[in-house]
Amino acid sequence: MTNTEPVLCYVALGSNLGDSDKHIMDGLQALANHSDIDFINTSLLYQSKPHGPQDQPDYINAAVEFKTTLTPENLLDELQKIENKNGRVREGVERWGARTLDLDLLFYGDETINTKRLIVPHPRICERAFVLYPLRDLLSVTTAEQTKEDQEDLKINDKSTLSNCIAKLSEKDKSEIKEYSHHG
Ligand code: A4P
Ligand code: MG
Repeated sequence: MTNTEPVLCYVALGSNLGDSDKHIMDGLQALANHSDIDFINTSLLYQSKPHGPQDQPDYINAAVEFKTTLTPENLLDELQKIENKNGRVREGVERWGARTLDLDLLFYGDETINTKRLIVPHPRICERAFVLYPLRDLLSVTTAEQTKEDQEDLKINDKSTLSNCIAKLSEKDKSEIKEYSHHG
């Protein structure tokens, strides 16, 4: 099922199992090639320490911006298909454990969604440098004509904007994330 008007969406990608670099690139390509997705832009790639259980490899993360006529539920189906194609295993895996490819829907236009399958905006954006930094990349490009204050003033939730979430990150969080250069 589709909407008639395309909706501006943001999706976060993460991987820390197998060839993470390749899983992220495959995920980006699958989104860019999707017939119901009008790809706008992709962030830089970032490498960071895991949030949650520490006995797992570092993550590579990125985010993308696109427009789609898919409904939120159908978009989630498509994201999960892409995860599955990249060897994602869900059963019997600990929460926040290692994964080949994770695609999280961060924003679906300005809609608030709270169903069994979907919570949007994604509830853990504000405390995660590995989501905030890629989002900042995307916003600095698309809002280039706005002032610096406007640029970072993306509403993350009822209480916070992108800039104040970034300002609240700990020194540890900020020191544990680095740009990652894709080789290959
Ligand atoms: N679901 C609800 N809302 C959403 C949404 N907005 N986007 C439901 C996507 N899915 C959503 O997801 C479980 C269920 O969440 C789905 O079936 C869907 O109906 P999942 O991908 O199977 O499980 P998950 O990703 O393990 O769970 P969760 O709680 O979403 O984990 P997170 O929050 O994604 O955290 N550290 C670093 N450095 N980088 C990372 O990328 N990622 C995680 C995973 C932990 N630590 C990390 C990173
Ligand atoms: Mg997830």
